[in-house]
Amino acid sequence: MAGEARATTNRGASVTELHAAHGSSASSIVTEKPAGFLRRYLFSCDHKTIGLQYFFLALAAALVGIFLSLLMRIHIVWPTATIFGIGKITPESYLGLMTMHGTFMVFFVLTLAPQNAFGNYFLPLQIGAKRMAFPWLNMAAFWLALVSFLIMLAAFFVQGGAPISGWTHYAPLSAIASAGPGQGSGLDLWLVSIAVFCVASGIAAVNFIVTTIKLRAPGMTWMRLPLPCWAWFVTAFLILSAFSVLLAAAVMLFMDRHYGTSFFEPSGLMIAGQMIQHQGGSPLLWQHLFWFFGHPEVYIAILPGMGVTSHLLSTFARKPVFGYRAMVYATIAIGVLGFGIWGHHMFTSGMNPHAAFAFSNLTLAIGVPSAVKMFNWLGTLWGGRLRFTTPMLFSIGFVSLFITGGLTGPILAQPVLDSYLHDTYFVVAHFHLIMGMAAVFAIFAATYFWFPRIFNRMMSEKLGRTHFWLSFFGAYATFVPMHLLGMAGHPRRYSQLTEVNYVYKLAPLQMFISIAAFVTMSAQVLFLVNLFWSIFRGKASTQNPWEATTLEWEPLQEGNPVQHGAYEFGGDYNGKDFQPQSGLL
Ligand code: HEM
Ligand SMILES: [Cu+2]
Repeated sequence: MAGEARATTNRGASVTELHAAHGSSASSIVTEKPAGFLRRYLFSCDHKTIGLQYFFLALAAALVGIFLSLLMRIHIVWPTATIFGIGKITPESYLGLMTMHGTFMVFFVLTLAPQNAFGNYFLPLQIGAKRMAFPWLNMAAFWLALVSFLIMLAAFFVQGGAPISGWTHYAPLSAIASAGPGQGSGLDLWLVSIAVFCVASGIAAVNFIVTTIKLRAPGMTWMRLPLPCWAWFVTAFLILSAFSVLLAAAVMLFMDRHYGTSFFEPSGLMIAGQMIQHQGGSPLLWQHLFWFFGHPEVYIAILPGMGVTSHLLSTFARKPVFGYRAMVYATIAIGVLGFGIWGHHMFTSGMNPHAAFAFSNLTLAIGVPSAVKMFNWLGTLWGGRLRFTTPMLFSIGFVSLFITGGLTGPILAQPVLDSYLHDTYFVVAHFHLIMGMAAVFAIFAATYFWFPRIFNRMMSEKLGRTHFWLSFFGAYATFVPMHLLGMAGHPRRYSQLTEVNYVYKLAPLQMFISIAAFVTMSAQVLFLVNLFWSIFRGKASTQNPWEATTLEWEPLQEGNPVQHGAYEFGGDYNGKDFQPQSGLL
């Protein structure tokens, strides 16, 4: 069989240097053939190696993040416990754990894994390019991200420990080193790390944009692009715009802390018994700058997941994506509207009610393209011949979590309701379901799906399914009860639960949540075992084990342009139910 014969050849080998035909200046940079071990696995310019490097960096960050949340959940239910090797958790070290947990998860997991890890590996393969437009910059961006990660880790070990002002670091306290333990060198390192991260992300984003525009294979028109590629492309614009603003904000805060500027500091503030020297600045300016980045950031985390989910639902329902064009336009609309709604994080900041009204309505407006996506995912599943593989289960899990987490969005978007719910566990529940869990499910879906393309082996379906069901029920059991805590007025970012009477009454619910969280975390061990075991021992995979259509499975051959759209499933194509984009069956 031709398929089997091809399976034995080196997969990338038959791809033509198609981009050379485009005559772009980018394609004149030739990637050197990696020589020794160092060039090959460490300082490689190959987009696949770099994609994997990002994947393992994100995995390391996730393990750190999970460990920190484990400590938090232990402290919440056993506040006086002494933890082996760590000691007692004080209120301020709890805040440090919380700040660093949020930081690792948002920046190093949710920004790096969906976009830079899978995007680097599969964007060129899916568009029929041999490499990214700027291979050397691609490598530089990864190494900067790694440096940023190490600087962030170092914040635990300096005097005063990790910063305690939450991943949002609101001024004026964040500008004052004496405001609390961790607000000295710990916060300085946080700011330096994030500044480096912003530069790295910007470089990576430019690479994604140029690659998509310039290096698509002949015949790969915009409306034939696989949906993950559309998502990576739009997300790259979001990264470029949002992280530039965060970079500026971080530099300004650093200057307020060390060089006597007063961007964010008003006059007449007494902190720790001392009058501060600043005057004339605005603490609200920090909130505006931070959330101008922060809101698009949640879309940076979720858009690639949406793209992957759309792709997988179609592949495993054996049906074309329902409303492909609508999906593309919805992706763009979400990207654009995402920049107009940051004020919904600031309803309680004393903003003009007219501004609150505008932000509220714009926030509701973004529900429309999100609903289009929901509708189209369900439309794709409807009447399909569903194959419940592990990646499919995680994609369906994504849709489920996205709906559940999404439902509380319009509630929080009402300024009146948000005045009560702001800074309670209701918000923690909302963002963990929609941004945390949904995005993580998409990362799992992508890992199980593309694993055979990366390692030429299959992951265990049995372990994968067990991992799915435990994570699925675990995520709901952990985060749904947090809505109840929030409605009862339980504040977030609060460590001494035992000391306030009405909060203490909620202790049994907190216990339930902690147990659910421990079970969910344990389930991730199954994933790790499956991942590492399968890399070395997994069943050998065929070339196109999921019978997918896109070019990473069935590369183009010399002189043969892309022939088809990305989702031609369900017809009769030479006795098969799918038509590869390359036209080769
Ligand atoms: C097993 C999974 C997880 C558990 C048990 C967990 C637990 C927690 C806890 C207890 C807090 C502190 C809440 C507070 O006092 O305000 C928190 C905050 C946070 N978590 Fe998670 N988390 C998990 C996964 C994630 C993931 C995947 C993300 C990625 C988005 C994430 C992002 C955040 C953020 C951004 C904060 C806010 C930090 C801050 O307020 O500065 N978490 N989490
Ligand atoms: Cu937002």
